[in-house]
Amino acid sequence: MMQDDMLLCEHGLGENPVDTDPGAWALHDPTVDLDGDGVLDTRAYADGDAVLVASDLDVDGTADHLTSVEADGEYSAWQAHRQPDGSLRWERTDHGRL
Ligand SMILES: [Ca+2]
Repeated sequence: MMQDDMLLCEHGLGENPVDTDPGAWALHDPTVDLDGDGVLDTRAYADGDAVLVASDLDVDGTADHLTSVEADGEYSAWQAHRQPDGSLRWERTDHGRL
């Protein structure tokens, strides 16, 4: 099991990352260039009946966008905000059912 996958198991794919407090979510070995700037910034993780897409759009090594999609179509999107003390606060920016 890779480190990322362990992180994922540790934090779960819960519909509410804030509840599980992911803090700074290190994003290793991204595989997708989401914004088309030539830099790989996004990686998808699968865990049974759910998929989590993590993006590090400012390429600082930690995810700043998370989107989870459950098998039943429930989805939620989250954005990280850096706090003055250096910690991350996750804000849910969208949710619903596909
Ligand atoms: Ca980032």
